[in-house]
Amino acid sequence: EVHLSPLAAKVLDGDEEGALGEARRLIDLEGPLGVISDHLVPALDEVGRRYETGEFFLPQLIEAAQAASAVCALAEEELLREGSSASRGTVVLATVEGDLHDLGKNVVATVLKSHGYRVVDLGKDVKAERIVEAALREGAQVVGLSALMTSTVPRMKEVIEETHRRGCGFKVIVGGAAVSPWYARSIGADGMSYDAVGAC
Ligand code: B1M
Repeated sequence: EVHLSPLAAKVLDGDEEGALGEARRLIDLEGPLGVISDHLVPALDEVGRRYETGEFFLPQLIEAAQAASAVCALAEEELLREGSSASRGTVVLATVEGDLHDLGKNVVATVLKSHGYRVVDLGKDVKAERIVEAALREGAQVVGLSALMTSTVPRMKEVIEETHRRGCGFKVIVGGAAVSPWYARSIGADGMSYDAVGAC
């Protein structure tokens, strides 16, 4: 049995109000990024583990994700309050087609904003063509892609192929639990990160 903080335990219980209460207390002590990396991510890892072993079913996965989303939104509010407003460029962000996991992408969006980037977040389940078109329209310097499932990681390659086909000048960075540096290199991505801060 892994050791879980009270906040992580409330996320696992799908107790949104309880999790928010804990998070408010912890944000003052550990900061918004600390709350995400030291409580939220371990809680979601444990959710994933329990789902894999059959201790959790889909409803519990969804409830835990909802509680985590609420805490994430609170941390974002806090982070942006602290953050800078200088513009270091535009990043278009998306979770690739077929993938509905957006918690990690949302964390990346928050951290990029707090580091002074303008972020155009296209959301989840976004087709390659739409991503490339948005990047061109917004004059983005960077496109950031997220994928959490082995079945959706190949969609990243499609986005990169589309940028080459159109001769686009922006860089493409990738991340998410299902992406390895090896894979990122093999599809011609310009960068890869395991976490949100690395994406900056
Ligand atoms: Co699902 N899910 N899920 N899920 N889910 C996983 C990913 C899984 C590993 C769970 C498991 O079985 N152990 C598994 C995938 C297996 C695989 O392919 N290898 C899985 C599955 C199977 C599924 C469904 C198929 C379940 C079903 O329906 N039977 C289904 C698929 C839906 C779909 O996408 N089509 C599904 C659904 C869901 C929910 C909707 C219930 C929910 C998502 C809610 C949401 O996102 N709004 C959910 C959740 C919560 C998870 C787990 C438990 C947690 C993911 C998460 O949010 N992590 C996950 C297990 C796990 O990862 N432990 C699991 C926290 C988040 C902060 O981390 O996203 O990794 P992460 O992002 C990090 C870094 O990766 C990085 O920075 C972030 C912050 O540190 N990063 C980037 C991410 N993107 C980046 C981009 C960058 C740079 C860094 O540059 C641009």
